[in-house]
This record gives sequence, C-alpha cells and structure tokens, in this order.
Amino acid sequence: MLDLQAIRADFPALAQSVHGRPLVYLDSAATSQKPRAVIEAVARFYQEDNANVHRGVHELAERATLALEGAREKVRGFVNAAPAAEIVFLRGTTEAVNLIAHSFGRARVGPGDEVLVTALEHHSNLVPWQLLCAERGATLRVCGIDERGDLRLDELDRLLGPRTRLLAVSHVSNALGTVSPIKAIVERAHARGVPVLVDGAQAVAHLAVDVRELGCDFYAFSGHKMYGPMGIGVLYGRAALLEEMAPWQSGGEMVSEVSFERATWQPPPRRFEAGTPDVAGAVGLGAAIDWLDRLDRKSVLAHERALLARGRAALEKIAGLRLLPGGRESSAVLSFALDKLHPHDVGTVLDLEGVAVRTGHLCAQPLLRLLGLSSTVRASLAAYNTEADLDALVNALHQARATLGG
Ligand code: 7TS
Repeated sequence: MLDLQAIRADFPALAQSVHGRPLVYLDSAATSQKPRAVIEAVARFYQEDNANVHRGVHELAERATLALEGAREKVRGFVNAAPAAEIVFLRGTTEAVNLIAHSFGRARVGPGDEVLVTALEHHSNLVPWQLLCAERGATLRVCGIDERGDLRLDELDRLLGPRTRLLAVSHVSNALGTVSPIKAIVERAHARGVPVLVDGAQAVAHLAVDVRELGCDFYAFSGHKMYGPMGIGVLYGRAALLEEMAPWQSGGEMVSEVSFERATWQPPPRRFEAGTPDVAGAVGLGAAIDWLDRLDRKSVLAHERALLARGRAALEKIAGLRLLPGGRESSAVLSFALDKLHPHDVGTVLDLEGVAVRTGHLCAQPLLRLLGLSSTVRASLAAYNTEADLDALVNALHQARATLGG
C-alpha cells in the first residue's frame, strides 16, 4: 500500500492554496510537481559542487563531472539501457526528436522516402517530421486510430512500406492517455527493417520502461514530467545507431581534435552534447529517479489506474460531458468537453475552485480535429493525487455548469 500522505508531504508546492482554496493539482501531464529531494539536490549542486564539467582539473570540476556521469548511470538503469553511452542528455523530448530528425533523419530520408507517425502524436513528434519531409522531398504518413482511441495496427502494417525510413510513435498519448503496444509495434516495424523512435514523454513517470525489452531504436523523454527539473531530458539511442550519426549542434565538448580547417567528433553521447550541459538538471533528474525507486512502482501504477477508473466513472455521470476515449490500456489522463461550454471558460472556473487542469488543443491539434473538437479540458494524474482530488474536480465541474449555464 502507498502512504499517500507521506508522498504528498514530499511535495512542498502541493501544500498551498490558490484563490483561497487548497490546490488540487491535476496538470501533471504538462509538468509534474517536484519532490523536496529533487529541489534540494539541485540547490546542493549549486551550493557545493558547481563547476563546469569534463574540462577542469580542480576538485569542484571533478565533483561536477562525477555528478553528471553519475546521473547518466542512474538514467541508464532507469530505462535499462546497456552502456551509459546510449544515454544522451538534452533539454527534453522536443530537443531529442529534433536531434533525430536533423541527424538520423537527414542521413536516412531522401526524395520519395516516407516517415511514418501516428494520429496520437504531440506536435513535437509531428512537426519536426513535417519539416524533414518537406526538406527532403519525402512523404509523411499517418497511422489512424479507432473509436476506442487505439492505434489501428492493421493500418500500421499497411503503411510500413519499402520506402518507410522511420516510425515515430508515442508510448502514451498526452491528449487521450492511450498506451500503445510499443513492443508489438517495434516487432512489426523491425520485420520490415524500419527503425523506431518512441516518444516516452508521458510514459516514464507511470510505466516501468525497459528499452531493451521494448526493442526500440530511440526513446525520448523529459525530466520535468517525471518529478525532475525542467530543462533536462534524455534521448536513449542504440549504440550502433548513435555511433553512425553525425552531430546536430556543434561547438565545445563534442569535439575531439580541432584545426582551423576541420574537426573530429567525440564518440556518443558527448558528440550530441555540445556546450555546457545542464548539470544541475541532470543531478535533479537523478534525484527524481532515486525518489521514484524508493516507491513501490507497481503500487504507484495500481493507485493511478484506480484513480483513473474512478475518475472516468465519475465524469461519465455528469450530464452533457463528453469523455474522450483513452484506449484499451490507458494512463493518467482524463480528457473531456462539456456541452455548450468552452474549455477555457471551464478551466477558468475550475481554477477559481483551486483545481488546476489544462485546457486547449493540448499540442495535438490534428488529433482533436479528428475527434471533432478544437479544444478540450484535460485532468492528468500523478502519484500524489487522491480520490479527494477527483471529488474536487467533479464538484468544480458542477460549479462550472452552474456559473456558465449552457
Ligand atoms: N511528447 C509528448 C507525448 C508530450 O506530452 C510532450 C509535452 C512533449 C512530447 C514535449 O515535451 P517537452 O518536455 O519537450 O516540452 N506535453 C505537454 C502537455 O501535454 N501539456 O504540456 C506539455
């Protein structure tokens, strides 16, 4: 059993009131709150160990380098990569996808080729592929979803063709919560020689991710959605692929030998980490992993699943509320629209009740359009949410209906 009170006590930001009401934070899919251990690890780095990495001979530089590489090792274990060199520190999922598009994509995608994405993608795993395809004279293909919000795997099979150079697919949809069967998808893609990039931004805080078990070639995620700091993220890449990839950004740290005419590159991961890295962010991410590891992750998942089921059941009872589908297996997201009410207005009333949710297109405009909507209200869950949070959401929705009419 989870000690929810102890978990909540780890998060200073949760113990506040907004608009005179206790904060009910239901926007963790946008960014999770941070446990004290993460906040303190970042502060401790700046207070005690702050120095630039990989270049100094002094004590602090040594400590900072060890801190960065120690965090890399923690991330390696967290996703069960083989060597730590497969872990590249970047700003977040967005930067990781852009790195793959610019480096791997430019080398592999040419005129007449195809890149395959899905209808569930966040803009950050869609727009970089639109740009790449436009630049290379390639075609972007999109695998659709069924009425339950699941990917159409038969369609995926049809779209994986001889010209497909990459499949880019999210593990968990940020708008619907659909968990896609990544292992089966990777098997289908690999059977046709197609490498797979997984956008794990919405998965890592909830599901145990094992990149070797999934078999994917790349896996991207952001620290700030898994209780870590903003500004730090991770790209896992299979060593053989990272080694063949050219740098995307260049400058200090990523070079080996430089003359006025040319330069040679460091091996991965440093080849992809030009400039001073976010060492404090990496340390904070390591602390977030330690924090998660101290919990029983199976219990956390069971708790989040129970809340999700309870939330779905409660929302379904509200007259005039359309709950969006969340797939056969669903994670931590409740997206809905209220008849005749604009999601922004609903969100504003909820905020006055202390309930923080996300409203809008959720950076998944094409998906919402497919569902006949331009925006939605999204409540999203994390380990620290409670049944009382869901009750507060439901009460605030009744308040919204009473205030806004419709
Ligand atoms: N991919 C998915 C599936 C996401 O949910 C997000 C952010 C990103 C990529 C981008 O991550 P970033 O850390 O690089 O910004 N999603 C959301 C969201 O749903 N609400 O705010 C941000």
